Amino acid sequence: MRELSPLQTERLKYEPKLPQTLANGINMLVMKQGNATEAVRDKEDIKRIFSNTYGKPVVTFETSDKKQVSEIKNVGVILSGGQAPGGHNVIAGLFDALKQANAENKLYGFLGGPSGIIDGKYVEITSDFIDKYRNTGGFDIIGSGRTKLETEEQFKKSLEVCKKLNISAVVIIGGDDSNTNAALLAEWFVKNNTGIQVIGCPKTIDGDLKNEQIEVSFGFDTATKTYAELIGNIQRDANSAKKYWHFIKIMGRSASHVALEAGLQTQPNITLISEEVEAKKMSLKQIVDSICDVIVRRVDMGKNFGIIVIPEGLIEFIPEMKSMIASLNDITHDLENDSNYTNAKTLKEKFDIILSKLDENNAKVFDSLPELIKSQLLMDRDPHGNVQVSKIETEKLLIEMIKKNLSELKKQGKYTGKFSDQAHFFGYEGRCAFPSNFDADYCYSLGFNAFALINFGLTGYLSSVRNLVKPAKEWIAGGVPLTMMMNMEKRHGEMKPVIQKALVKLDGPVFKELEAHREDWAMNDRYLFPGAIQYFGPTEVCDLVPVTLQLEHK
Ligand code: FBP
Repeated sequence: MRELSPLQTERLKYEPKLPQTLANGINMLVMKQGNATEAVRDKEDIKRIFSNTYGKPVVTFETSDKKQVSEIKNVGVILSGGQAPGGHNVIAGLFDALKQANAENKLYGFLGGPSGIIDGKYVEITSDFIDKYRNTGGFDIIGSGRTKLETEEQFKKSLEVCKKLNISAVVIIGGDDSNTNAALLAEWFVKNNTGIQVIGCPKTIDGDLKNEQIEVSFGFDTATKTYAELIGNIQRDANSAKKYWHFIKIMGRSASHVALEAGLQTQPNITLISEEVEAKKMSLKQIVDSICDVIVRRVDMGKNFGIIVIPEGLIEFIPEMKSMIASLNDITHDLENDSNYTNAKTLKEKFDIILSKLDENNAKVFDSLPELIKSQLLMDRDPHGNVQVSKIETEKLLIEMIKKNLSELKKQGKYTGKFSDQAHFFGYEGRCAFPSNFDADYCYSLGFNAFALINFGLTGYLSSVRNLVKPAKEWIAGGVPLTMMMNMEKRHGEMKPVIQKALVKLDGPVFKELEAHREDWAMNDRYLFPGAIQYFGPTEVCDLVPVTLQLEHK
């Protein structure tokens, strides 16, 4: 029996690249500060809630001509939310920086996500321990979770655990919701004069945690390359067999960055973009009609096959659905303690209770959906109040409606083809892949840089590494205050401070690229076959950055 696959063995030897400033040494840095910052929206509310950590400047690191002495600092690290390739390298970078700063420093990993710091479940990360995880995918080193850190009691328990381990800083590796936790914890630690710092690291395959300072969240590159490989393979299959329409739903939660990136890497016949659907106020019927139009026109060209890429969150962006889902979120929250609802024996009973609470329009929309989709819409929200869109089979909803529509068109003599479908959902396949060279380098740099922020005494900051389309040596390391990215949004029926999600910009170069080629790709098969991620070989194939990044930072 072998303990490691050949690729595992080779990847352990890979040495991630760092920005030159950080490579010069963790004790050779000087910090430059910008101007005071403001929240993206709802400034007064955010300022009131984060009165101790609001408005700090963006910072960047440069090389110093003097070596600094670093005090002993123990650090705790948490992996939070969905898996994203490269998480292990963030911890490896943090570990290496912390030990380089002072060999006495210790790193503790909290187990199972944010609940680990509350319950005092941890492991000390040593060099032997971390070495087994370098450049590997997954979050299995310490596990992850989606516990929301927000109550006084949770904060007090976290403080006790940190005191016990003599921890002076906590690093939270997570997406928008997890870094909202980081901001709240940082604020509480300052307000209570604990002296404990909190630093976030931008993780999520969804790519929706980005702004002027954060060019991309880690994991997006590897996940989209993995989905693009799979889409490419399916395109070849479709083009060989010429008998199926493949409906491929792609993970990415609300924003369509992942579908858009995978679409640009593979050029399928149709790539739906949720943000466009919302902006054009397209109804479900209009979406179905537009897909049927392509199916019918392709039949006229003798093509009874094709590929459609669907963003995971599409359903939430269709205006009639959006309004219905928003009401459902409030209603299901209120019904959590209603025994008539929680004890309902059949789905029909549950649907009837829901229908009696929805207004007329929303009730009509809910009632028009197939039973499967209705029940999926009623599933538990995640701890942050989000609908679990990965569990809603939008691809199947579209297929059902398209079948009905095509049979109508057939009756009217407007469609002569034979429609055969295949439904796919790609999500979990990409979240734990071996990080691409880009993600391996970027994550290691983010972790290393997180310790630099700690060393300079900062709190409530997100680790930021920019200039990513350039070689790693030229990357710019620094930090962005978390309050700068926040606004107020409704969660579980209440207005809460959260990091604003970045959606696809319809006037941006990435969407424009898709728009420019859409008609051509729909009719003439311009499929690209990206193949598997390459870890060894020429830089042209091994060190590619996402198309999104290339277009946004030309
Ligand atoms: P994060 O926002 O925590 O990074 O999670 C991303 C994600 O993969 C989404 O794309 C997806 O909708 C969701 O997690 C699935 O959650 P779960 O892993 O709990 O099924």
